Amino acid sequence: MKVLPASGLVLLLITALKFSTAAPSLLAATSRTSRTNYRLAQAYLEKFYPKEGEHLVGEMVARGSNSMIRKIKELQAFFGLQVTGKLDQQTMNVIKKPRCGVPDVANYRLFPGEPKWKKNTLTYRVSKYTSSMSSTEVDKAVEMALQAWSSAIPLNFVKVNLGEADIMISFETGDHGDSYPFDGPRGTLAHAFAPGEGLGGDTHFDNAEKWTMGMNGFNLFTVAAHEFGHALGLAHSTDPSALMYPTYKYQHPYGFHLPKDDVKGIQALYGPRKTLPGHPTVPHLPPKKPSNPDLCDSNSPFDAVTMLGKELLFFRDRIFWRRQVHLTAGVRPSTITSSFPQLMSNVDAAYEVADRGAAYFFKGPHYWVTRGFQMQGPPRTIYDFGFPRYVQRIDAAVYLKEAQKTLFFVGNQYYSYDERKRKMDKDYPKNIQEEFSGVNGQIDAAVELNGNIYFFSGPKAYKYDTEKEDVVSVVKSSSWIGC
Ligand code: TQI
Ligand code: CA
Ligand code: ZN
Ligand code: ZN
Repeated sequence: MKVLPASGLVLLLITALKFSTAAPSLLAATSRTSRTNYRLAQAYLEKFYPKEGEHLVGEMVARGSNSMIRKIKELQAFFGLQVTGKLDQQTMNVIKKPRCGVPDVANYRLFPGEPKWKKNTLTYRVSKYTSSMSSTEVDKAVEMALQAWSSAIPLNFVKVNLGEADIMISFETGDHGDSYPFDGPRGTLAHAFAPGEGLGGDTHFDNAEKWTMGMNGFNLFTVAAHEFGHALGLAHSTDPSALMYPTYKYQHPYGFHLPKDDVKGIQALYGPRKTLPGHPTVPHLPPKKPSNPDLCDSNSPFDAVTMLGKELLFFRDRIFWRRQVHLTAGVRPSTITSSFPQLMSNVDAAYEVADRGAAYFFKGPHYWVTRGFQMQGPPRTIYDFGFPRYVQRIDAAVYLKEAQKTLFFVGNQYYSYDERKRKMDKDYPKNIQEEFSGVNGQIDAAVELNGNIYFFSGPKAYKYDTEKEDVVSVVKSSSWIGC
């Protein structure tokens, strides 16, 4: 674990450690630690559970230490802990974690009255930047944080640089005119207003914090993603794995997927997104019967496309098609299991290095090597290639014969792997859109033929001319298998 000197988090960590190594009889003992714990808890509960018995309907409101027990129980219930009414270790861990400055409300997912945006396109604007990050970095963190939400719901965000946007974003110091002054380093990091006119949706960050792109200080993407949850209408969650859970936990911006609970919450307000931007595909429902799949459904994307020897292979769900490069007729579908039993279904990506006589198939964090249709040994981990740990699957891979490089596509980024050195090139990942302009949306599959890269994205196949550095034609993906 990496620890920052002189940070409040370290202090908290140390107290937590001290606490956890103490004897289990701690609670019974009238030691100084337990008195300190009691006071800590009392202050905490007074702050976050101000009204007695509010959440425990049908029970009499108690007083004194009895109400303390009640509040402890309430807190334990909120955080999904065992309800003992005692300051046990788990409870103290929660109390000692840094968290938000607002009470946990009964309706923890949505705000009272369930305010939400009534339009599908929201504008946002960063009107004041911070000195701790470049404005490009701030824009990037903000864009990715909004993207995390918009990928789950039918809301689009448009950046504007002038005037009044729906979501006004700014870095502010101390008093800044909304009667929620900031408090200097740590404490409150940021706040956001629930959906609505005027201040509604506006998101302020405490300029006194050390904002970063990385793991030191406070990660702007992490906090922004949490705040935008509020700005879209979510209150806090009791699910510790949720983004809307009220404790700070660094989230890696690349390859970030909105946790399940947050998806549920935000979709309860806005419903699910049916079409990803530039990726108008039906998400894998309903499960198709392998006996009678609509093999020519032009909406179904390919999972992977690769050359294998003299044939082109197209993978989708449990099926793959084989075709001679120059013939669209006589394309034969078969089940993946029949040829690659280990792969079963849903291959993420595939590529061939013909000169080496090897092909590579990717599924989740694993890959398999084949010679033709012959599997070469057990699966290996994709981290062999030098992917960072947060990459857990690959969308697409393409081997560029001339350059002897393999490009791996992950979300909106791609990596370049040097097949000669068998090493990942540095300065990657890069943005797909910046390098391959004209290719929109997430890439499902890619293959190189005669110096052109064919990108498959949902129902579309883009022909990308590497010389011209541009898309030269777009066709229906399914036309590749003779549909
Ligand atoms: N700010 C609080 C928060 O955003 C302010 C707040 C509490 C709030 N309840 C709210 C804002 C309801 C709007 C609606 O939660 S904070 C975290 C944490 C904070 C805390 O500065 O304490 C994050 C900001 F606790 F989750 F880490 C961001 Cl991620
Ligand atoms: Ca602060
Ligand atoms: Zn504010
Ligand atoms: Zn919050």
